[in-house]
Amino acid sequence: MRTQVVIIGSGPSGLLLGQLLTNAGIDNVILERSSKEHVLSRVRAGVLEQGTVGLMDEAGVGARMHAEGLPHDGFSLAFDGRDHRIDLFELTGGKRVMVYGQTELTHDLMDRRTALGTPTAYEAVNVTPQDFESQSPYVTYEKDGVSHRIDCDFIAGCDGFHGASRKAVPAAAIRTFEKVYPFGWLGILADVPPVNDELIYANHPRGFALCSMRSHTRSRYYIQCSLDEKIEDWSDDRFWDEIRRRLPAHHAEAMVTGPSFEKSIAPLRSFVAEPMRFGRMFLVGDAAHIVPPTGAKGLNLAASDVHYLFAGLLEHYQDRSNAGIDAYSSRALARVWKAVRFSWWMTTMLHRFPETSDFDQKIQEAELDYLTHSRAAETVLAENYVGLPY
Ligand code: FAS
Ligand code: PHB
Repeated sequence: MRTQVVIIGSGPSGLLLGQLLTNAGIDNVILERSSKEHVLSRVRAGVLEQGTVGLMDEAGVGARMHAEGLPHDGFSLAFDGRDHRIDLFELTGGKRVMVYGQTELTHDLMDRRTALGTPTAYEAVNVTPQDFESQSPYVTYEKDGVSHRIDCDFIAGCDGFHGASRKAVPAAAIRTFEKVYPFGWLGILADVPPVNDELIYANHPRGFALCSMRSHTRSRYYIQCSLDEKIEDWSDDRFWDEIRRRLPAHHAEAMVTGPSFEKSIAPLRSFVAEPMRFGRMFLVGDAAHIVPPTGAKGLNLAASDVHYLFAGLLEHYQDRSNAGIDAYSSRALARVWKAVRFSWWMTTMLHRFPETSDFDQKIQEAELDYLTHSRAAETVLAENYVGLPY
């Protein structure tokens, strides 16, 4: 079989790139190791930057996002028993974010791909990018016990942090940068109304907490937890008690609790692989970088990578120019590192570090105090949160 672009991974970056390529008449195949159901069962991001919203519109799959998503003009920081609202809309001259779950975004993209019948192999095993440093790359995989080979012009490694594409790069050709945080996030989903109409990021001596949502009737909550916590030790009651202890009293008292239907613990790390291009293979999204979810950047960085790569591939096929694909890695990494910095800064400012010194704790308190008394500091936070320009 032959196609123009093989995409490895059917997460948000693979599906979004695939849809943009299909709309532009560029043939592509997605190879995904999990089942559709498993991909759709994942609960991850909840906040879309305007750039991501624009890409969903450009892909022609934004209708349900606009109908069901929640545009948000701000969020609150909570500490010392009080709230401080960050007015994103006012501070950024009219920008906002969209609250719309990654699961829904993935669903919308998957439904469109299925409707168009664009080739996708789910439960493809041993997907392996081959000869990507040559002019004739190809990908091999097995499905239902049958071996397959797809010859192509380019390979997009959209297969996440644990995928095959980055691992296929020789160690001497890639540099990685990593910071692992000494805590994780315990998250739940529950069909109860959110405690607030906007997100609340809380810094408390017992640890960080985040009050988010998926709709007016479905809440998404997180608390910072130690890495040796076990999910089975966290009953719903224990979770509700803990998150309410980390919020200002007026929110704790107003919180509607109920049975969770999803509960998981995610580790936090910052990770970047450089470069993001190896001959005719490109790393996209979590395959190339990971950020702690504090700044709501993971999914949105995957989207900006897709924007840069799609523009480069379009230029290659339509204008016979390789300028865009040659610039992909440096353009993507310039935005990635600024989002990595912001996510690290938000995480450092809002979490309680187990080994922190008295000095570091005072610096954290000064950071929050400065942020809530300086328009300039608020503006820096706001312009990064809504998303820096592509
Ligand atoms: P993904 O990991 O989403 O998709 C990769 C796809 O490739 C998967 O479907 C996988 O099955 C497939 N794959 C892997 N190896 C393969 C192989 N060898 N062959 C074929 N297919 C393969 N971001 C936020 O902004 N906010 C959050 O709150 C947030 N929470 C998160 C919680 C968790 C537990 C995790 C892991 C991530 C979270 N993220 C969050 C980040 C997340 O949203 C990612 O940024 C986003 O999923 C990136 O999308 P992709 O790059 O498509 O990678
Ligand atoms: C979410 O709703 O899952 C969410 C929102 C904002 C974040 C992280 C996660 O920073």
